[in-house]
Order: sequence, then C-alpha cells, then structure tokens
Amino acid sequence: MSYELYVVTDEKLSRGLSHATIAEQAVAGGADVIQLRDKELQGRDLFKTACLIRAVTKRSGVLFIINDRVDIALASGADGVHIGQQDIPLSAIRTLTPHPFIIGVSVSSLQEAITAEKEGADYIAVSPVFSTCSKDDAGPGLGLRLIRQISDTVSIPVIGIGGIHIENAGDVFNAGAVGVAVISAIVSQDDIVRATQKFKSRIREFRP
Ligand code: TZP
Ligand code: MG
Repeated sequence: MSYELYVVTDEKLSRGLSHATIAEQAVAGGADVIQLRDKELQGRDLFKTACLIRAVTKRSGVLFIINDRVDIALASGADGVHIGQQDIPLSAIRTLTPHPFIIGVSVSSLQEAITAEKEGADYIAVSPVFSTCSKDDAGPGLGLRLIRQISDTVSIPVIGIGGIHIENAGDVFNAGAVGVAVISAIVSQDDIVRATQKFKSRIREFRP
C-alpha cells in the first residue's frame, strides 16, 4: 500500500472543478491516494460525490479516504477515513468499521503521533509541515525536524501535509516521510493530470 502521492480534493481551490473531476484527473496522473475533503457539503451530496470517486478509484486501484465522515466512508465503500484530533475517537471508529479499514490521523506533535499509533492508526499525517493558506486553522509550519522525530519513533507510515510542493517534497521524504499529501500543488494547477504526473515523476527521482 503506497501513500507516496496523496491528493486531497478541495473545490474552493480547484478553479471550478468538482471533487469528482479533481479525483478523476489526479488518478489519471498517477496519484496513490485520493482524500475527499469538504467541510460544508450535506450528507446526501457528499455521499453522491463519494460514490463517483469510489468508482474512479476502484477501477484504478487507488486508495480512497474520506475526511471526517465515517458514515459516508462506510456507505460509499471507501477504503478508510481521515480524522483530526477533535474528531470522533479512533477506538470508537473501530467499533463501527469492517476489517480492513484504514484510519489516518492528523498529528501536530510527537506525543500525538505516539498516541495515534498506540490507538491503532494505520498512518499519520504530520500537519502542517510548512505554513499553508489552504487550511484556515492549520497554524504555523512545524518543520522537517518533527517529521524526522516522528518517523524515528513510530512504525506506522508517516506522511507530511501542509505547504508541500514539487520543490520541497524531497526534503519531506528525506526527513523520513513515506508520503506527501497536497492540495494546492495539484488541485489548483491549470492541468491536474500533468501536475500529478510531474509530481509523481519528481518523487521517482529520489525514491526510485
Ligand atoms: N491539513 C493540514 S494542512 C492542510 C490540510 C488539509 C492543507 C494542505 O493544503 P496545501 O495547499 O497542500 O498546503
Ligand atoms: Mg477532521
């Protein structure tokens, strides 16, 4: 299972493209994971969108994760859910979900990473690695040293999110991450397929 290039959808940053189109194009460009993230869509529309993305990702064997909403993840047949520190606890999600079911957790400190691993997270996202305008409450960039510290401590996959683009992704991998999650570096580009391909081939240069 690869988390190498993890694309998070965002209709506010996509110059008019829908979540489903973003996902379709990112999958065509070689993304390894798609996360559907929308804090405003009502359940009915989110479910419809999730089903569209499930179809596209299933065809190409790409992992499909939903932000926050365990119910939508289960109903659409997604591979998993991504939660933050204020979301429904991981242990509660496990009581509801089948096996296997991926649970990713955002962490902003070594202690949160250790706790997430102990609670059974499948991967963690260190958030935010660099400062970003794509998430209002992301806070200041935590830096590469935290990625290194966390990667040296936990055994589950560590990915970075926040302010990552094609030029600094190598630093994130060099600090010990096995994946990078991005919004604007792909979703806001003129050509999402091409941006994903370029990102992926840059990753290939330092992770052959
Ligand atoms: N979680 C932490 S930072 C962030 C999320 C969803 C936004 C990442 O967006 P970008 O444009 O890749 O910095
Ligand atoms: Mg959340």
